[in-house]
This record gives sequence, structure tokens and C-alpha cells, in this order.
Amino acid sequence: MTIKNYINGNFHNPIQENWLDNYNPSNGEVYGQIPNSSNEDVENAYIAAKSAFPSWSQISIEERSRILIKISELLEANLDRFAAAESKDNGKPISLAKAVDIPRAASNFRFFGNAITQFASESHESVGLQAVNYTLRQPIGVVGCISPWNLPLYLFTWKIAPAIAAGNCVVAKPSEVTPMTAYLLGEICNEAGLPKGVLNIVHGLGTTTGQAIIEHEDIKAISFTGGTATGAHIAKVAAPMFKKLSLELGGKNPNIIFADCDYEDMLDTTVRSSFANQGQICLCGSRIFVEASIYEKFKVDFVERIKALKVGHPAEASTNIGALVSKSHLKKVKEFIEIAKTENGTILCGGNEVTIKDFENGYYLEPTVIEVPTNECRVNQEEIFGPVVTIMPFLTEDEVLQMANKVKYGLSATLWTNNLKRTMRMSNQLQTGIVWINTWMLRDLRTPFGGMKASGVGREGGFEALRFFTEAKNVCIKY
Ligand code: TXE
Repeated sequence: MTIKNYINGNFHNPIQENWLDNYNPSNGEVYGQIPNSSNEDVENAYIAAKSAFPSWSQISIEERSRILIKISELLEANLDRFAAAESKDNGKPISLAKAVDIPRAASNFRFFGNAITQFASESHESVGLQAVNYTLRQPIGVVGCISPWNLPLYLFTWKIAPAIAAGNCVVAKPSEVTPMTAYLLGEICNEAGLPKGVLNIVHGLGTTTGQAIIEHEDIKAISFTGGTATGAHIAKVAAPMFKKLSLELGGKNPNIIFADCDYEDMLDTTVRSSFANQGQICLCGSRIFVEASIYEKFKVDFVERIKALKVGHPAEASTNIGALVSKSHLKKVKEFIEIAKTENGTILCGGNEVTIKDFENGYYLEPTVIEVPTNECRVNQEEIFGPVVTIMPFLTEDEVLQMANKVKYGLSATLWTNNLKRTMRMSNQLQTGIVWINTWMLRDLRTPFGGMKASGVGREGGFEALRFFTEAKNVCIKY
């Protein structure tokens, strides 16, 4: 299957006819080609976006909203097709793509289609000065959206939907590892009546196509989700051009379990927060800290639950853990398991590749639980981004708080306790952008989403995203 760039409402081959292989992680086979787009392709996407901007930024909010909601409805109507494509491209269980990824992509368009109708600007009567001030929230123009491979359509649309809702036109690049659903989105946008050029999708490597987007002088804002090192690079390139930046980067999130929690609820959710999407979610609770009094019991119960998870072909309904996204990623995750052994970590379960009959070349790995001797070890400090979690005990609230914060990342934290005062104390002090109490990944799209420290800059979600994709202009009238 050959994927093409979506520029000005049409599908195009890359100008230089450079192509990349697209792999199916479930069997390791090449099943398609994708463009490795050059500066010229990005320039064409930019020109289309620039031409579409004057009329898109001026059409009524109701009309913009109507089109976004139409895109959402068409995604829902095409749920099966999109879920199958996402699962094949990424290796995630089809059940997950169907229950989470594609519905969420549809929700992103519906949510921002509605949110834009409520996005009011402030005004201030300057009492005593005989003046009134009001704030205009104007779209930026042409903006760039760059997304990763772990939640392909989910994160791609999380950027695109607010960008176009706010009246911008977009040059977007999905991950070269998982381009398929972004490609299919083009068709849906045409069917929904999105005017040509409002959304342009260019495919290719980060170092070629992505780099052309971030270096483009007239793409004035970049919304990026991906690795921390890439985020730092983008910030460096963008700074001299004063681009607006939203960076959603990696995480190494603590999952803190106190003895007074609702145990069964905690256990169910911890299985999910550790291994959903093969652990390839920036929000996964990859460092589990358990209060010493229940540590041994938790260890036994948790390992038993993890051993019962089925690693299998992503298209099978009974599969809990599908394939990792790529061969190189599988290698990286396995290297971390080896590192853990050299650091006196104990592999409590997992640690090995899994061979699935008829799909022997797929990228399958057992869900792995490692007991670590200290929070300082590399597997507790570096983002592994795979089906690997660490566990260790703690004695006091102060001790666990220190360990939770002693890491370069600051995306999310989960806390399991029924002690209200402790909940309040700890959520105030945890250095993360999100704190979940007695739950995980419960998302309300109105809330600010993003991280502190090496987990990023800026917040997505709700009006935060609409603020990011607009320039605030103060108008002061003296009367
Ligand atoms: O990310 P990259 P990858 C983390 C995770 C993972 C690591 C690498 O630790 O192992 O990042 O994953 C584009 N200019 N997360 O390789 O390379 C690239 O093409 C412009 C966390 O996918 O950062 C892709 O579209 N763009 C994360 C996107 O950036 C560039 C989810 C992300 O790629 C570019 C995924 C450049 N110079 C991985 N180089 C999360 N927090 O959700 C690359 N890209």
C-alpha cells in the first residue's frame, strides 16, 4: 500500500520520488511505501496552507465547528477500518485501537468543534481612566504539528483539531513509523468538506521532513509530541525564529501505592497503567513504589496478574499485549532489561522475546517486572517506553515523595490512598503536570495536559490548546 502526501486536498507522490518502507510489527514484513518528503514538498504544503488561511480564518465559528464535528462523525462511521489500519501499522491490539485510539481521535474533533464556540475573549473596563480593553484571540497563520508513533491518530488529531478550530492552517507530519491512519484522515477531511489547504499532511523522516517544517521561517508555531532529545533539538532550531512552541515529551512516571488504598481497584488499574499499549504511553506508571507493609503481597499478586496477560497477534480479540512498534525499539527495550541485570535488578517475570506461530518475525516481548534495589538505577531514571516496569518498597511519605521527584522527567504521577490529607499534601508537592488519585489516564479533554522539567513545555487540552494556537492582542479604547 503506497501512502501519499495530502496537500491542498489532493494526494501527491513526493517530488523527489524518495520512498521509505513501512513495516507491519506483527510479522516484521514490509507492507507499504511512504514518502520521505523533501523541503520542496513541505514548501508546497506551506503554500497550500498559506493560500487557504485568509478564508478559513474568516469563516464563521459555526461553520468551522460544523466541519470539525462532521470529521468526528465520519471517523466514528469508519471505526473498524481505522482501528484495523492502526493496529496493523503500530502493532497495538485491535481491541485497544477500537476502544481507545480511534474513538479518542473522533472525540478530539468533536471536542474542539464545540470548544471553539465557547472560546470567549476577556474585556476589562479600566475604571477611572475612561477606557475599555478587550482581547482579540487571532489565529497564528500556518502552524506545524509533529506527532509520534505510540498513539498515532490520537495524538496527531489532538494537535490538528485545536489548530484548525482556532482558524489556523496546518502543515502536519505523523511519525514515519506509523503513517497509515494520518493518510486515511485526508480522505475523511475531503468528505467532511474541509476546504482545500486547511490541513496538509507530509510524510517522512524526522531528520528530513520534520526538520524542513521546524526550519521553515513562516511556520510560526510548532506543536510537538515525541522524545525529549528531539524536543530539545526543536527548541534550539525554533528559538532564533521566535516560534511559539508546545513540547510534550517523555515521562518516567511514579505509581505510588499506600497500604490504605482500595487494593483490588489499585491492582486492576496498575496492570493497565503498566502495560497498556505494550507500555508505550508517555503516561504509563513505569516506576511502582509500594508501601513496605503490603510490598510482599503486592509483588505476588501483581506478578501473577502479569503472567496471565496474553501476548499475541494484535488482530486477535483475546490479545492483551501486541507487538512493539519496531525492531529497533524492541532492541532498545531489551537492552534496558540487560542493564537492569547488571545493576542488581531482579527480573520477577518476563524479560524474553515471544515467538508467535506463523508470525515468528514479529516484535513481541513478555511484559516484564523488575525489582530494583534503588531509585538511582538507570532503569528507574531513563525512559524505556516498553512493557517493562520496576517495583520497589518505601517506608514513609517523605521518602517516596523524594524518590518520585528525583528524576529528570515530570509528566504524570499516580497515587493510591484513601487518606485525604496525604492526598492533598502529596499532590501539592509532586513535580508533575498531572496527578491521578486512585485512578490512571482518566481524561477530561477540558483539563490542561502536559509536563514539567524534561517532560516538556506548555499545556495542551481545552482552552489551553486554543490559547496556544492563537495570538492574544490587547485593544485599548479611550472614550
Ligand atoms: O521519537 P522522536 P521516536 C519517546 C520514547 C521513545 C523516544 C523516541 O522514549 O523511545 O521518544 O521515539 C519527528 N525535526 N517518545 O523515535 O524521534 C519524528 O519523525 C522535526 C515519547 O518516535 O522524537 C516523529 O514524527 N521532527 C512520546 C516525531 O518527531 C522530528 C511518544 C517523534 O519522533 C525530528 C513517542 C527533527 N529533527 C516517543 N526528529 C510521548 N511523550 O508521547 C524526529 N522528528
